[in-house]
Amino acid sequence: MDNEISTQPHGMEDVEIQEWLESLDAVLESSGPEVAAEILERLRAHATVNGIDLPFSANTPYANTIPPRLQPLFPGDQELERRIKSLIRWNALAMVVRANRVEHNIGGHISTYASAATLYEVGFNHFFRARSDEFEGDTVYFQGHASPGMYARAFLEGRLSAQKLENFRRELKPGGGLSSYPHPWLMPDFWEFPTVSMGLSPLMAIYQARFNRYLEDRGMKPATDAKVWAFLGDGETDEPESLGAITLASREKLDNLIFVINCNLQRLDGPVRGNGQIIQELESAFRGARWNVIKVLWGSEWDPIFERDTEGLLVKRMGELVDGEYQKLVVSSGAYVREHFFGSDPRLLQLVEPLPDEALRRLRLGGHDPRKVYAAYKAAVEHKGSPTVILARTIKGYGLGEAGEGKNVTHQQKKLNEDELREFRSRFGIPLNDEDCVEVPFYRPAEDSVEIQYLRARREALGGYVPKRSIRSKPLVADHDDLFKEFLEGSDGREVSTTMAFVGMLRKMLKDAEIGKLVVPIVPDEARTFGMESLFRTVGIYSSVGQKYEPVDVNTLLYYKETKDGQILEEGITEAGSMASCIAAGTAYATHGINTIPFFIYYSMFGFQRIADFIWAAADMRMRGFLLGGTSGRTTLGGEGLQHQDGNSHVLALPVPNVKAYDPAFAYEIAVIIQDGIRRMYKDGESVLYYITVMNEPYAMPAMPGDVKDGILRGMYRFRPAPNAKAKLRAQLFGSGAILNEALRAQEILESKYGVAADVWSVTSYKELYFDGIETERWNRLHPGEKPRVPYVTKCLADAPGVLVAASDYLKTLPNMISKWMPRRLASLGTDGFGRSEGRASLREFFEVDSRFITLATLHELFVDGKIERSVLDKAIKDLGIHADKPNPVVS
Ligand SMILES: Cc1ncc(C[n+]2csc(CCOP(=O)(O)OP(=O)(O)O)c2C)c(N)n1
Ligand SMILES: [Mg+2]
Repeated sequence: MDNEISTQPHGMEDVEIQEWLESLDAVLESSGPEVAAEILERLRAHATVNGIDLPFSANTPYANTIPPRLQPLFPGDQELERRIKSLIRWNALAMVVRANRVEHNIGGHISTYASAATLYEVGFNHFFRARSDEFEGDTVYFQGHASPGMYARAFLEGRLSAQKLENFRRELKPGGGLSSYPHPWLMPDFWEFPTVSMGLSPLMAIYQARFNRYLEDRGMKPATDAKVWAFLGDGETDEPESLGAITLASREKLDNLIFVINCNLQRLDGPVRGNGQIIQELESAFRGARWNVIKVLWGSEWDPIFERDTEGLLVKRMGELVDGEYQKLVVSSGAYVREHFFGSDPRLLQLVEPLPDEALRRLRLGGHDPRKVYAAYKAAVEHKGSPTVILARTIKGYGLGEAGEGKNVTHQQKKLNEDELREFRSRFGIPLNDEDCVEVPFYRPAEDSVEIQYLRARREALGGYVPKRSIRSKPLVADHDDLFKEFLEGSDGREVSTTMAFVGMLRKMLKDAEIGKLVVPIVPDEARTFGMESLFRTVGIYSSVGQKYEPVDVNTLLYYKETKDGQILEEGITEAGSMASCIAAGTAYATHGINTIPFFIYYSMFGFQRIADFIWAAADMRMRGFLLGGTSGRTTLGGEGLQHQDGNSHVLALPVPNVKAYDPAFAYEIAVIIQDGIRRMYKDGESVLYYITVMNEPYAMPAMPGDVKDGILRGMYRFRPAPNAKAKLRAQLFGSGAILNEALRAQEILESKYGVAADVWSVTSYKELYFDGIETERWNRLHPGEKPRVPYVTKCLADAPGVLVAASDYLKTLPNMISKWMPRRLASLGTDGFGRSEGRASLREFFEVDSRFITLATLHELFVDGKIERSVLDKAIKDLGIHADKPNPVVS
């Protein structure tokens, strides 16, 4: 690493270096650190001017950032806090061990919390402020694998029963249990943020901190000093999302954000950087991104040794070791440490000469020393102007001894034998005798014990318990009929795309008395693509510093207006970041008690396909709001080709249980869906979110044909019945999105050329139909004695004669999955395969979803049913200009 400090470069005399160091000490003493820093800076500049090539390093030495003389007094009762922490350690371990005794392989983690206990306990006792009606509270992202520790604390706090702990990872047991990791979906009164898919929480925390500022700058909440804390693993930082947005945090000067990275130097399989130093690597990344970096590496026991080391030898030695060596050293005997660490230089050995081996073994790491951790947290909350990251060194599996402390297998350790349990019990002073201890009972001291009293008092002083999730927003009241009415009436023949129609609705919503302020439009650099640039001017783009420049297009009507109270979150090219903003806005009803309504509009191919795990987390978090997949449809987005044309997202939306996915064709359908969505989410408080695809193909928007609202929402309705219902040849055509127009054209061709009378249905949501179908089947299976229920699809088609043909701009699997509830065989057309750079007409021909192929499919079904002659079919293929041997789009 480049943090090494050489003590004897190029034959320089010790005494010379000593003189330099002493004069710096003198400056420090007489004039303070700022003057000392200024001198060093000037020296560096002077050196550069004189041709000295100083290598760049964003690193500081491998030492604590906060020296002992700047360390504040620890304000708590350290001994009592240690006892409380020990009890939490015990109960966290007991929870995992007991669960695995009852149910082999049920899993759980001991070693993550064991290494992070001090990091959390200092937070709980001194920093994390609860949410209340008066104060928004701090927001804490807990490391998912440390959840046993959070449950164990809540048990001591009297918030979780022993029975709940007993049922850790066995949530379906009578009386309920505790979910493995933080899942607001499963524990909606407890957890706020799902963090266990690693890498998501650091990015979400950054955008959360930014969204808090957005709310303040827009005057929607008072400015406070509330903090966003994110606890991460050092291994977790390898996920690209973890560090992917750290420059946003510094650019936005988010001093309301604190990362705590538990640097136990290990991940699941082994060391994070056996051959390097993860702490130094992270330090340079964060310092390079202009974060305030606080390293907490060494515990108080090291302070006097450092003090004796006037030559900087110890820091140099510390910088030399790679993490693999450290991992071994920290769990080795004092004699080993003396020989292998201090033994590299007789002067180092001299430093620790007075210390017995036992004292060397007991030299703690910084992350296990509450005084050091407290100092770092205090510095972090007081720091102004940039976010802070605390890099805290710990031992993975701390306290597990032979059962796994610091070992490569420790992450997976779930069982301890009797000796190991007794050892752990003794090490942490748990008042259980040898016999009882091996039963691993949960242990909670009496309510009036000093431990419980202290713990409660600390939480009371900090406003209540954390984590705790509650909904503090008031439901909306209006029905918004007026808002959406005009969109039910059609476009009077004017050709508009559904995207334009949606933007029209958005514009109107932004002006609405009740929801106008609550709407949060979010775009990842695609506003122009969607024709939203007029909003730049009307509601402004949020910028925490306003607009420091005159925009190049200031003379135009729709100039790029950045403003401090801007409403649009223009995130730049980051779907992940935009989704994180969307999550912050869509969960503000709980986090802040504010019903912000996000409308995140993006290139549909880069949504579910690219950031599905964030959407999954949003669903777990009970996010409310709207995702709008723009430029959607594999054949509707012309030109862009294979990577852009989306025929997948409606399939990828299927697995997320609470996502309502719609593929509307017309403006009135979108209006109905959005109006109903606002009602369900913000009036009725349902934990659902919406995915709506919108297209860029312009066509005349019809008026709503009668009261079809229910059908739109449930997934299908008959849009245009056949004019001649009495015809002998009958068909039912199902179209979605822009492909509905192809079905309508096919209806005309079938009628005029082949005498087939077809009804055309708009299928707005295959997912809704599918969920209804599987739920009906399930209900019938469970209630065989009752009158069977009928799936909605079956009901719709009960008196719909003829052959059945579906066409959409998505995979054929969508219509196929509901075909079992249809009265007859279904022919499905769709866009399986890679897209192409082409125009719409060619694409629809290539994927066989245009009106001609819908016509052919209908005739073919009639032929199979024996309703028409082969010759009619053959002629039709010719007349329609279809090439039978064209390439198969699925595999070409
Ligand atoms: C995205 C993702 N990939 C893999 C995992 C599986 N996993 C769980 S914990 C873990 C190791 C964690 O190491 P680290 O981040 O250093 O945390 P520690 O337990 O050491 O504090 C892994 C690989 C996961 N939870 N999420
Ligand atoms: Mg780790």
